[in-house]
Amino acid sequence: MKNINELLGTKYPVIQGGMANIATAELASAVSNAGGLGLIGSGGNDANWVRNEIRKCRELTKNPFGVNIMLMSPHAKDIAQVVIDEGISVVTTGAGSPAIYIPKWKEAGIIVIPVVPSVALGLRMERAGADAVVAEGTEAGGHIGELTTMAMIPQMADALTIPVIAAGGIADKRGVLAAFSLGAKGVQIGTVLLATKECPIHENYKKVVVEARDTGTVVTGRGTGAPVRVIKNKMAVEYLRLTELKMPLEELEKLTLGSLKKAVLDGDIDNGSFMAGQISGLIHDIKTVKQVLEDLFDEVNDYKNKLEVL
Ligand code: TUI
Repeated sequence: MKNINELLGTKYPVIQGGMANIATAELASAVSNAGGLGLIGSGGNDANWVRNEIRKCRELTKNPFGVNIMLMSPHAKDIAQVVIDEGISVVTTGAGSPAIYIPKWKEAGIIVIPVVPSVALGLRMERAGADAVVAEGTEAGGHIGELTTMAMIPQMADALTIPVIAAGGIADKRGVLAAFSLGAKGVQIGTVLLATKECPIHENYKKVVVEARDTGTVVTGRGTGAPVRVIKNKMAVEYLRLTELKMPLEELEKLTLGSLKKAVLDGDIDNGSFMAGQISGLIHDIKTVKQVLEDLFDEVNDYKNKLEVL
């Protein structure tokens, strides 16, 4: 089986998460320049926005980068075509099944890596022609499934023949080694990249991640079919209170409407939706993207050799 860095053409076996409204050309190029696979995250943006970001990213890096398509978006179908037209080499997907797009992407020579929250979905993606999967545990930020990284990765690795990339709860060498011990061939990181100099988000977003503790995130929208992990702030607590009161979904949506943008652009600490994973509590300072990747991988094998179980 090919190493993930050989498959992706990167120095390190790491993919950046497709963080909506955050994963722009600026972040993607920083990750690709530092030796990982940067991604432009489509989020809720339209096909023209994605095309523009792809072209900007090409100006900013000579290294490979990819596009993440958020499949709940009404623009997903158009973006699925843009990645072909623009000659993108790697596509990851989230929040749904990309099965209908896979034949066309494979015909165009694209490496397809769906993000999945369960073994059943991983198997479906393997049968549909995916080249690898990202198995994302419920520790992750944003839209999540039920299983933890710890429980899901070994089950996924046993069930699939294609490589498994672990996501959710990984922010240092220990996380990388744990993921590889469980059978992963690569990792995807998101939260740890929020706390970087290059990440194009409001300084307050970085601050809430750095200040969060282990119990500093909550999951909103469990009843809606789209659970989302966010930093526990006024907005999240109010959302959970209204859910308890069985507030109608439309009212809840009004409350969350635009709240991610309020976090990313305005740094609105009370009313923003600060998507971030449980590993936020491990993140204590702002680094460069290059420092983050070096801290994850440099001398990782020496670190492994120091492990003693018995
Ligand atoms: O997609 C993510 N994380 C995201 S997407 C996002 S934008 C958003 N905001 C609010 C509500 C919904 C979306 C923010 N964070 N991670 C990958 C991921 N994919 N997690 C879970 C899934 C998933 C869920 C169901 C993948 C496939 C799936 O399939 C259902 C089916 O069609 O069988």
